Amino acid sequence: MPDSGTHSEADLKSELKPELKPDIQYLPDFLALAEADLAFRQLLAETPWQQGEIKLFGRLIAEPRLSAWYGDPDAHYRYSGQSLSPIPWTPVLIQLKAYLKSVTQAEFNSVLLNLYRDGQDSMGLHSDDEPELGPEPLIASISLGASRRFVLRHKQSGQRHELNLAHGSLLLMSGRCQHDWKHGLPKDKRCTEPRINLTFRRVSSA
Ligand SMILES: [Mn+2]
Repeated sequence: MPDSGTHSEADLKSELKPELKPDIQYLPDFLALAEADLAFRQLLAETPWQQGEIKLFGRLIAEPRLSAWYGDPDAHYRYSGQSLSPIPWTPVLIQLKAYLKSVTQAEFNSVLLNLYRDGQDSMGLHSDDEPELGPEPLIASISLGASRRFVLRHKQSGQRHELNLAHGSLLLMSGRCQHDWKHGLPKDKRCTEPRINLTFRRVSSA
């Protein structure tokens, strides 16, 4: 235990307001460029994109992005009072899932695909804390297409952490990330190109 009388001003500052780091890992070059390009084109064309609805101040409004839920037959996803049945795995998604397993050793049973058509599409700050994800879920997020700014905000302190999610990258959220932080994808006026985000998850089949 150091004598507090010897602390410098900087030590004291960092003790009063420690810099908080979310439990995340970012791998910018997860996919080779050719693989990322191919997966982006295939998923953009073949996915049955749907516009979901979210409840905001008691009203149902169209979500500012398109989505599709894929997975094992029993991997149901509860979301805003709806229970979505998964679409069966496709070859490109099976390949990405297998590659993810080789890198993370983790087994996923479902993936939420989101299409942000351009910079006007977005996702507000939230946590992926649905009970079927378990207490400390590992969520593996692959980005394809336009790069977008991803924001995390610490729930207690309000501290922010930002990163750019690039084409072909992987972001892993784990541990206390969903407990302690919210995350979101703000609008970006300068972005005119689409982005696809794949978030692989393990949901319990209760
Ligand atoms: Mn999320």
